Amino acid sequence: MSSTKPELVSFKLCPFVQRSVIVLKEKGVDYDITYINLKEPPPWFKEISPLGKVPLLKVGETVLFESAVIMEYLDEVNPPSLHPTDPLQKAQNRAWNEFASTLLESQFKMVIGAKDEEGCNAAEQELKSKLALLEPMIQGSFFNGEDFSLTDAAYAPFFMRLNLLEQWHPMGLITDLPKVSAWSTNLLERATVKDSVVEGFDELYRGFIGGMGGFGAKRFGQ
Ligand SMILES: N[C@@H](CCC(=O)N[C@@H](CS)C(=O)NCC(=O)O)C(=O)O
Repeated sequence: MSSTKPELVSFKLCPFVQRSVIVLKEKGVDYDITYINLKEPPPWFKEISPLGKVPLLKVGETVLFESAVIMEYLDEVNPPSLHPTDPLQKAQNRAWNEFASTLLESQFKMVIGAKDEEGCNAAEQELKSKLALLEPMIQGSFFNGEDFSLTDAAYAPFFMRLNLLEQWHPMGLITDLPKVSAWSTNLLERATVKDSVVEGFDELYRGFIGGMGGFGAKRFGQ
């Protein structure tokens, strides 16, 4: 296990940060977390974040950015690995982790970015098409079968948000995808996933959507 206590720089609602939190909790790693307001980031954040984005992981004097890289680092220094051992399967998982990021982008577009109903519906259809591609990939309770992997950590934040959005405005985006539906349920029941967000997350997320002024505010916000 790594000896330096890592510090995660976070925004309370960021799904990309949440991935790192899940991995830290899966590994039982002691860590610090610092929350910033992304609308008014502190000067020290601007100095150390090359892209002005969270997550950052500070390890001693070194600052890591990009959630996929941070997950990989945390996995490597805190064995046993959450990756499958077979190199081809590992590479395939990494590819699907990237795909998870595009799902998050489409979700963001649907909820925050779309300015009108047309844009919101288009993002919803984009999500539906992408989700269908996942159905044949799911191997069991989790992405690779019965063992929780980094890929499960990469997707859990997306499904946590989708579950809430479906409660606020039913779309049935995974209703016809039995494997994806079961996977989502299993992810959301996992303790490390449940514990990976701040208290009051649901209402915080809804209030954030409501305050962002996109069409999603009407559809999903308060
Ligand atoms: N590709 C990045 C995406 C991170 C990202 O988009 N973070 C958002 C918050 S969820 C952010 O910091 N946005 C601030 C901005 O774009 O100005 C990753 O995987 O870490």
